[in-house]
Amino acid sequence: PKPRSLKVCPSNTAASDAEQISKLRASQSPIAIAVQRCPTWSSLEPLRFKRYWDNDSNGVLLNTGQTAYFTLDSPTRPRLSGGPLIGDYIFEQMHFHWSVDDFTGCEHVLDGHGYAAECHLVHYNSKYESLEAAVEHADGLAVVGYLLEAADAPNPSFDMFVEGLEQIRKPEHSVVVSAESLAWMNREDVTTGSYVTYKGSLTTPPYTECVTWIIYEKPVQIGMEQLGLLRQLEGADSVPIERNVRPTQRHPPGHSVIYVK
Ligand code: 1SD
Ligand code: ZN
Repeated sequence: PKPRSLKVCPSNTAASDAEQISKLRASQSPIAIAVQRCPTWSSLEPLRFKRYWDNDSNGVLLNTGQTAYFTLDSPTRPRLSGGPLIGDYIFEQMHFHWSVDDFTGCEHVLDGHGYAAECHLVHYNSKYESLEAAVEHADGLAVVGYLLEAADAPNPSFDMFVEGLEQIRKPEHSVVVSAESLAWMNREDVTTGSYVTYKGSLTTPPYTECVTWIIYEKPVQIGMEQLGLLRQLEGADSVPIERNVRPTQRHPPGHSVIYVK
């Protein structure tokens, strides 16, 4: 179908667009997305987020036995707003999904391209008291996804983060890392580029349909050796976590994904 232009509401165009997205039918996540066939919206206001890595506090990186899980140890949490979101969303945690090969480690699949890993930045709606409370609501969470593509050369901006991974090979192990270890996200070419957005669910139990997903189209490169450090993380059975990816789910009838560029 041809790109669709939006009905313009002169008083508050951006809120009107985001409101339309908030009313879209939710699906189970992740999904495979034919990006080129999605309706294209270019009138949404830009996504706004603080440079999370400029936070002068530290973070904690934990091997949960299922993933590498990063939380920022800071009273002032970064916030995300704009784009398809109504109101602002508070950063809660970042985690990763991966597999043993370079093409089935991502959860979302864009135009048939699989990648080595996917990183999720989980935020909850500031109108709720906590992430646990927010999960009970359709507008509870906003999760930003970065696709990670295996590359021959290491990506220096991941160095600080992967040094942390070396310390948490065993489940329940954690290490204090600087917020600067998030600097790999500092990619204007990715974050000012296009993304897809849709209403979906958690990709882990209880699979609640409470997430506005925002997936950047352009992947970030990560070196093979750096990926190896993610893949060496051990689960509860003390063997490396081979795969923590939910398979793509069927789109329900009437489900929409919006391509924002
Ligand atoms: O897998 C995570 C899960 O660990 C938890 O963080 C949850 C949020 O409460 O989100 C899912 S996911 O949908 O971001 N993969
Ligand atoms: Zn996730």
